Amino acid sequence: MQIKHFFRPITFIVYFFALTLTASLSWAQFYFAGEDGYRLWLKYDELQDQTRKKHYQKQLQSVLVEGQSPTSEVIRQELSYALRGLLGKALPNKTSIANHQLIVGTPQNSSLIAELQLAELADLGKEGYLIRKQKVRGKTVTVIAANTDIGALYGTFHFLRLLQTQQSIDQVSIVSAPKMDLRVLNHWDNLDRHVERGYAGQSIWDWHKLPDYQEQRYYDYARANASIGINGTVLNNVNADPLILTPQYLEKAAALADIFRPYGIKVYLSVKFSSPQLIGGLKTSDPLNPEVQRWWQEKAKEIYSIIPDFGGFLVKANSEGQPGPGDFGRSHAEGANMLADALASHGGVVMWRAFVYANEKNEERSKQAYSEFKPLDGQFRNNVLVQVKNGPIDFQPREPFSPLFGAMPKTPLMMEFQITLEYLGFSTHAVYLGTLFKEVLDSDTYAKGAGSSVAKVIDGSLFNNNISGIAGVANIGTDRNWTGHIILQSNWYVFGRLAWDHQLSAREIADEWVRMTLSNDAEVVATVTDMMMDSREITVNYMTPLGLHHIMDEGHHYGPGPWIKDLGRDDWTSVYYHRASPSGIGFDRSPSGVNAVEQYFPPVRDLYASPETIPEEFLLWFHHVSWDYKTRSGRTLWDELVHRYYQGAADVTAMKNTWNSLQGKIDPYQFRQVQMALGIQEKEAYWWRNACVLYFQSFSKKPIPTGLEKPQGTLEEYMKLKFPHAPGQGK
Ligand code: GCW
Repeated sequence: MQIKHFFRPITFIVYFFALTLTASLSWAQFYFAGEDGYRLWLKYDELQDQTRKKHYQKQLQSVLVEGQSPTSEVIRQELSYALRGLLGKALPNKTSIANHQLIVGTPQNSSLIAELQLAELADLGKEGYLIRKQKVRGKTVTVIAANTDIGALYGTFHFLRLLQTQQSIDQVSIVSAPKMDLRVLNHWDNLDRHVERGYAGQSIWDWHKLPDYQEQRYYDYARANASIGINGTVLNNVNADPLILTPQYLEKAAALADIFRPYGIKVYLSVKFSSPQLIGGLKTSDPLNPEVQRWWQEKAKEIYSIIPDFGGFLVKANSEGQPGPGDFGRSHAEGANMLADALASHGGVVMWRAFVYANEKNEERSKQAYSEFKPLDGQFRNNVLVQVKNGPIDFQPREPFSPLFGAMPKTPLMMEFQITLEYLGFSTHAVYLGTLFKEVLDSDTYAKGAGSSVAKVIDGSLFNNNISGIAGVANIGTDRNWTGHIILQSNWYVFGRLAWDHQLSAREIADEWVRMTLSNDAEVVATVTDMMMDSREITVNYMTPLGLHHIMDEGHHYGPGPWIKDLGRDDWTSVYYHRASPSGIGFDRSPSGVNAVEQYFPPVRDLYASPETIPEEFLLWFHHVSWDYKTRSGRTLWDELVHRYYQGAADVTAMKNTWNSLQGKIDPYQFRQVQMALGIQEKEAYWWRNACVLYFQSFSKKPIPTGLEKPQGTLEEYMKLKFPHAPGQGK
């Protein structure tokens, strides 16, 4: 549509004049036509490979979607929309049963599927599905079968993915069921539409116009989530506004829940622990007070009366100024259990965050969540999940896994990943998080000996928990492309795919995403996938190599700020974390220091305890070493650090050039979006490099290793930069 617009005479004349007037600018700068990213990975453009297309067409001449439920209707619509797009052909409306080539349904809604007596369904639960070539009344057809309509919807999206990625469907035989129960997005969205740590526009929830005005975007959000198996959404920020629990807002949340229901997505809300006082007129919010308990029970009843499948509450308590049970001398378990009791009879859960650190505790920040929560293991109700950030500090470009994973066998621990790039360059860096997520999920906790991966802790299989879950802090906003630029859509995508199956590799998910979003062309797929796979390590190198962490600018967290000191609390500053001095750099969390390693199981504990045995990427996280310390490359620590900063920045330039080589091979608008982002990323990578190297040099007093250029700019210049209006700040 936009291409047509470009050729309208008036548009053309305007472009022509603009072009002659600014002859020095390249043509590309006026070429805005193309794919704007709104359709995400559900593009369904007509397949270019004619042989494949014909092959699919022959096998999909008629499709039968069984069932009358809203979900069956969604399946019907999605299939007909997708097949019309991919195959360039509308499906016939009606054909006789005998002629169907694809049948979608459940044993309950389809006598054809019931007749097949598919034994595998017994193991597929409420959300799993099978896709198989199968004889149905003597004819070979493709069957997508599940125990529920939602399972059939997931199966349908999987089937469409096969077509979108141009795989053979001749011998298709797939059974799939999610490894985790709750696969949830956390929106840090405020009711005024500001998104905390959001870099892609405003909140997509237009609270003011809800419940009556229902944006098309809500439906497309639901489709996108269902296509990757996400089955829950927490609508509002964990720094919660108590108004969310007032009737006015509950009605709005209910409207969204109604839209999402057919897509298998439950709505959850973040709640403020002091709500009984703030909106309930009570004098206390003490969880052991019967009036407070009654208030929450009534509130739960009220919610379920308008959202019958409401998922439950997410709570940030006694953390960064939020109220909590600690205000009344009660434990996190007592607080969580009170809410859990209110929700239990309705089938709701409490997701209680373990992101806590308090000044008064006088304990090193990385150790506090463990110290506070581990003793509570076994005290939580069985509808409570404790939600733990992937690392012990806060979503840094690289962190070791949180030692809580494996340490609370009697409590289901939910993973909290951050999909939005708060600490990895906001929305203009191209960082694929698949590799970060996998690194954490595959880490071995050794909680029950070798093979006790973080993934097995959170999917409940290691300790046989009754419920399991994973949450991702969303990177979604009102930007036309949802996430700031196209590549960052892949982070939403990979979160969902790994939540469904953490055994998939980051590379295969990237490959799949590229095919669905950018192109099936082999060169594009290989080039972009490689780029994505390297992107996170590159970012670690130019931001926080060798285990450095939390050295960004304060408040907004945009750009480098290793010099940040003297804030309200030490553990909000950078100098607290890097501890650079004339003698060396790094945080001694080994037994000779604050002994954070003691929170890990052996052999991790022992491996991390010594600079000689620790994986080098965590060196400065756990150790303070001298500038002359010999790293594994043979270089001194100083030289290695500088080399990594330089390598990281140079790799962004290389990444930009690689992307540029794809011009003409992918959609021009997609191309341009990422090209612009990479331009910004390149500038910022050099900014990080120069600022950090100059700053650390003021301690090491050592020269830039030979062969490397001098950093541009001066430390003073970098330190003066201020960004009062950087987006996404907490307020
Ligand atoms: O990462 C920090 C963020 C805060 C956030 C907090 C949390 C929602 O800077 O903006 O607050 O973590 O996870 O609670």
